Amino acid sequence: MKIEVIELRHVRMRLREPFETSFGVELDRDCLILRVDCEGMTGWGECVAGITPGYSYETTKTAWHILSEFYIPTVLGREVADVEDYHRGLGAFKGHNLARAGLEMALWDLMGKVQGKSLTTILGGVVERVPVGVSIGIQQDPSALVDAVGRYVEAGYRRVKIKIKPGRDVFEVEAVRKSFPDLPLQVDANSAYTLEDVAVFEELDNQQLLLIEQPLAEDDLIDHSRLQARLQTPICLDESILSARHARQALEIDACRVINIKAGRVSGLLEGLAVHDLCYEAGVPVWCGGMLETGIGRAANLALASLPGFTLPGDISASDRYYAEDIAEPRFTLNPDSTIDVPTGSGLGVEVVSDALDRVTLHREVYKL
Ligand code: NPG
Repeated sequence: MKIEVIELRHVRMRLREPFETSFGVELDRDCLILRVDCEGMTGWGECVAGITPGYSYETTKTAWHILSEFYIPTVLGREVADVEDYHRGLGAFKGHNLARAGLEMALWDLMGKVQGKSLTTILGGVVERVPVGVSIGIQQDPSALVDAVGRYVEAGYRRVKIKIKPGRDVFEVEAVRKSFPDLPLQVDANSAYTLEDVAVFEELDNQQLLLIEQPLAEDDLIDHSRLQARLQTPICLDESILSARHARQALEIDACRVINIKAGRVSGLLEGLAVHDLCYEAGVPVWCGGMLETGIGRAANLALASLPGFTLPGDISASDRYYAEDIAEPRFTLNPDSTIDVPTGSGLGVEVVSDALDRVTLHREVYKL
């Protein structure tokens, strides 16, 4: 594939409701959208870096810098044989996985369109619809949280994840558990605790949670292993796992028993596949994380989640949970069995709506030879 043109956009989409995590509140979701043109075909990608370095050190601005100064020049005007070739071309650069994955996604979309195959087919997906859940941000108080959970359960979600942070944990989980005794429930701390908070996790351990996600610092596998030894509930790592190597090492020391795979965090779908394969062989369950993606990134998540090792429901909700207006069609809807259909069209299997994309674009740059 000879890459002729790359367009980069910074977009800002208003969320239907504010999303609060242990690292802050988001009213809008910012991300970068990439368009890659090659021989009359177009591939789309989404870089999930956000406006602040709250989830990761990367932001929309650092990703823009890294893409425009380093990654785009390595592919523009070049013959890129495949996705492996793309990553080899970036071999001299370190880190910035979210930026790397955004451009990779556009190349997968392009490749699928050139081959006339869907991303799920190329990746080796085995199902037509995937089980999904909803991730609910921190609410005003436990009773508001119970109401929010009730609304999503009513809407058909059969697995709920709630965000926790120090001081907003045990009461909230107990309140939800009391109202929904049998609901598959999990919590996500986004690295907000230390091993000194072990008492909090010992209390949560009695709440029949599916898993406790990323309780401790992202660079601290050792303490996760110490915490896991004190708990029955599986620890699931998210921010700590940036590669298949990290996944192998975390499993080796029992720092977690479940892994959340986000293609962005691990530098793209190729490495996401490697994490999946490793866990699948080891019998470790994985599930697909979400980054409040637009319809572009959500299509890629659905394809990834169609692989056989994704045995737990993903953070992939219907389009209307996130945005009043999306930038890609068709919109994703929830089936009555709490699943979403995996797109089957070639590449990502979605069409970008250019008017809608223009409306949310803050800044745009076109790179060509
Ligand atoms: O449904 O896409 C979704 C949201 C899932 O909770 C979710 N994502 O920490 O995993 C996370 C969190 C997140 C969202 C992190 C946006 C960073 C940005």
